[in-house]
Amino acid sequence: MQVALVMGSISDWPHVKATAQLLDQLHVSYSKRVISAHRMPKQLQSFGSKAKSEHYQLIIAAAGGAAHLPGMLAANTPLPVIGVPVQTKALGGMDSLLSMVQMPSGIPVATVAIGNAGAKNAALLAAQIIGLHDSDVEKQLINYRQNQTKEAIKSNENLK
Ligand code: RP5
Repeated sequence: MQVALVMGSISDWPHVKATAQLLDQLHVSYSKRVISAHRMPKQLQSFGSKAKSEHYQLIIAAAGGAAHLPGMLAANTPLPVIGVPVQTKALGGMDSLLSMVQMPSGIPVATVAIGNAGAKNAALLAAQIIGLHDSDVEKQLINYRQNQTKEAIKSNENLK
């Protein structure tokens, strides 16, 4: 598997599905799992410290609220970690975003936007990294961009 897709709770899955679907579309292989930073700290450390030797190339980690999952995975692996801030009911996901984006110097988390745009951009960013040395994934990305441009141009027809 090229990517480990990790979420803090099963309640994040409806949000993370958009990431999984786009990884499928872009031919990026992944495994998916729930690891709660707070409820499963030992499992988090074990997964993070073995991820590279298990041949993952990067980790996508989605969490909401006190969203320590991506930061703590990043602390336990040399692999790049993309953080997806889940939109929360209480604070709209601003809590998730700030928990991820304000990492201390030395342990980066590449944080995408709150909501559906972020969930999709995490998959695209992962594919861009994998596509540097995987020509099939690179080809899928080129197609994706071309279709997106066509759709945007075509949307002019709806301006009535
Ligand atoms: C975080 O707490 C999870 O990522 C989730 O977004 C949030 C709430 O989790 P549940 O109480 O719904 O399991 O760790």
